[in-house]
Amino acid sequence: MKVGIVCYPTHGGSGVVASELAIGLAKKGHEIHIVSYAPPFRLHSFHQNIFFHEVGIASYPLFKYPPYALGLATKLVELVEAYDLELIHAHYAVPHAASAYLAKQILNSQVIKVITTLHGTDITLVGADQSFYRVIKFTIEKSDGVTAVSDYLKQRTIREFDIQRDIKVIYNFIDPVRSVQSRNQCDRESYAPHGEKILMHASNFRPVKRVGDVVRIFAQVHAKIPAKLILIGDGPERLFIKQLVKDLKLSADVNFLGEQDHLEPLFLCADLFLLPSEQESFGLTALEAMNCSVPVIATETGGLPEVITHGETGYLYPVGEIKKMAEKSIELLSNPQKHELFKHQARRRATQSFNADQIIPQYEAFYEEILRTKQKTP
Ligand code: GMT
Repeated sequence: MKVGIVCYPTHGGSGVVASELAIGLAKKGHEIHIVSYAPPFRLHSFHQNIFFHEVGIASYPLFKYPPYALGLATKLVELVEAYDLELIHAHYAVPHAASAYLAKQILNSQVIKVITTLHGTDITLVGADQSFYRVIKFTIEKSDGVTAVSDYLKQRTIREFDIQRDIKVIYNFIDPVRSVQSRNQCDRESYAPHGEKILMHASNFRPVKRVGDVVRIFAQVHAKIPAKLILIGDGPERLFIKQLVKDLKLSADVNFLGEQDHLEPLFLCADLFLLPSEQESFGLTALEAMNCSVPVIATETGGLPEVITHGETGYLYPVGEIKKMAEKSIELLSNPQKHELFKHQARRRATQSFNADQIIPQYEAFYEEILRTKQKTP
């Protein structure tokens, strides 16, 4: 198949999933054209079947806001014509699904199908914003196929946007081999020179991630057992979090690593991963940690219970239950036998239920199904 994949290039789950899917599909012989405003950071292994196309927007004094959605639609039209693309797969509804719809209309609908994958904040945060609501609802209804990364996200989309059409759940995935290959890249001593336990968190430091809760959980763990906290990522809350770490007198034991392209070598150093988000449609970083045999302590919100099994691969508690999350962290880190069991179970769940070898064929089959169906009326 000849497929155009539209995604964000920045550090964030939707761009990671789109890039890993592109790599997986290219390896299976499909011709993949990635379309974005910069090369996605996770497009780590270039392949002869992957082509990158940059959407450049000219800046004119009249434009207070550069019209990216229109530039993207124009680029998609050009690419469909130049490369005979059969399908556009838009990752993250805003504005990608709308641009794909517009491209399809310009091309007179007949030559191209559009699949939209909903990732989470496009529905839960951005989608809830009235200024985008009608366009998101319209593009979900008009896409030839729609997928969501968890059942939670599917149900929430149907409920909040009053959607009548089918939405297929295709879970996010990991490469079980890559974490094994990175195994001896973990330099544990450089982070925990005296054998301290290592707790880890990775996110875009937005309020929805509640990174403050990560620090407060760590403070309680740190009071009981020698431990270090490694924070990966960057975003609007970073300065607030740095101040909180200082106020709690934890600066010597908290490491801010900033944005990192490759998480496996770091996750392989971790004893526990913390994800106490307010909302999380799936929690790809939690799955990536589990793939590296790291149990996860998280909130029982959104799609996280579909990924993490309470009492088996980690623990889930209501949003803001810092005390419980700290207690369970201490319990797990102080019981080597239980910790070992959870590590094993976390890795097993990641590799058995979210293996790229199982999930990528689901996308392939969905592409084929959509290509076989008759065009929708515009
Ligand atoms: O987590 C973010 O804010 C980034 C966002 C994205 O689109 O990159 O992540 C969402 O998509 C990921 C990939 O499908 C999911 O694993 C995340 O759970 C989801 N984030 C939220 O729902 C908050």
